[in-house]
Parts: sequence; C-alpha cells; structure tokens
Amino acid sequence: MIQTDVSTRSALVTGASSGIGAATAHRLTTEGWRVFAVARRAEKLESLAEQEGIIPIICDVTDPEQVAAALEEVTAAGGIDTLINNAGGALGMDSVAEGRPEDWRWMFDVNVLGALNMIKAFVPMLREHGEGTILTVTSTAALAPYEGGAGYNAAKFGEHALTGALRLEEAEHNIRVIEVLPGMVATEEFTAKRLRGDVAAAEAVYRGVKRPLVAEDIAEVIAAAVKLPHHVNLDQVVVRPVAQAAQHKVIREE
Ligand code: 8X3
Repeated sequence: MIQTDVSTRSALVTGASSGIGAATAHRLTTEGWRVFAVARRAEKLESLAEQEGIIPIICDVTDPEQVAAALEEVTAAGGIDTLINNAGGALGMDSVAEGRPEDWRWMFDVNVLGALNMIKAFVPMLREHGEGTILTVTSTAALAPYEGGAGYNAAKFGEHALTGALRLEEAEHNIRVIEVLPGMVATEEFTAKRLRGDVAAAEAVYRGVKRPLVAEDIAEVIAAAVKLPHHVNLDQVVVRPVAQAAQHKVIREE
C-alpha cells in the first residue's frame, strides 16, 4: 500500500511525558514528523525535547484555558494535521460498592473531558487542513467491564463513545477518527498510579507474563495507523499481547 508522504506531517501528542505518549512522540519524529509533545510536567518533557523535531508544550488537558494557550502556540508554529489524544489513566481498583467519587471524577476528567477539550480546540484547524486525523488511545477496558475496573471502565467506555460519535460527525469534514484500544501494556506509571504507588502489587500485574506489550509496541501501531493514506480509516484497533487472549485470560509462567 502506498504510504502518505510524511515530510510535511505534523502531530500533537498528549500525555507525552512518559509511556505510550513519549514513545509515540519519539517514533513519529524519528520518521520525519514534527511533533508537539504536550504534558503537564515540565521536568518530564525536558529530556524528550532534546530530540530534534519535538516541540514541548506544557499544558494540562483538563484545563480549557491551558488548552487554548496550547492551540495558540501550535497555530503560531505552523499547525498540525494529526491530533493524538493519549493523556489518560486509571485510579484505584475498588468495587462499585466501595467506589470513591473523587477517583471517578479524576478519571472522567482526564480520560473524557481532556479528550473533549483537545478535540474542541483543534477541530477547526483539522477541518481547515482538509485531511485531518484524530487518533484517540482508549483501552480494552472500553470493551468489557471487569471486577475492580468500574471507574476506569466507565471513563473508557465514555471516551470510546465520544470517539464513535466524533467519527460520524467529522466524516463530512474529511477528518478520519481512529481509536486504538490497548490491553496489557507494561509502562512505568500506569499501574503504579492505579494501585496508588503499591509497587509490589503493580509488579504482580505482569508477574509471569512472558512478553507484555511495551509502550513502543503501541507507538508502532499508532504510527502505522496515522501513516496510512488518508482515505484509509482504521476505526478501531484492539492491541493485546498474545499472552492476554482476553481481559480474563492471561497466560502466566510461574
Ligand atoms: C489498560 C488495560 O487491562 O488494565 O488500559 O484495563 S486494562
């Protein structure tokens, strides 16, 4: 299949200070893209910004004012054709009966409203471009609820629904809308945050799993999806390690 010429491609990646976001920013720049790397934490963005082609932008996606400032910065620097909504996360593994509303609020804010804020801000630019792409990283948690997952499931189901509606709404503006749904990916921060810093419990999640996915695996999938000719839309890409045949079936070698 013919690949689109990437010499003029430009993306914005949220949640770019670590994990899948950082790996995606690296990957696309290595392939010649200009990448605006968006994250809340300045110190985390610094090392990433050392790579040529990466433009760091400090911005909390849950704050519409900061998102408006990021839009101004990106506009002044030439704009983008691809928005990659990766910022998100899980907090807690409580049952519904024990659910903590503050955790749920945080998860809705960062996963759902963060994506909404970014999309609202950048859609006019992408429409004007004429061949825009919006790729949102949701999760296999958006497909099937599991015990202890309710808050995260609900947030990711929400982000998944938003993505589906957006695809229908923006097709007439020639914006393709891609959803990547990763399963078990071993990243530094995701599980530690979810388990409130309990390192042993976080390690146990991947115990005995021969090859969980790593951030670079998802970055490779994202890069492949956004490099396809623009009329080719991978609506939904579910990515799991072979050892995780389903949410409830993980092969562990003791
Ligand atoms: C993370 C995947 O399996 O923890 O988004 O829900 S899972």
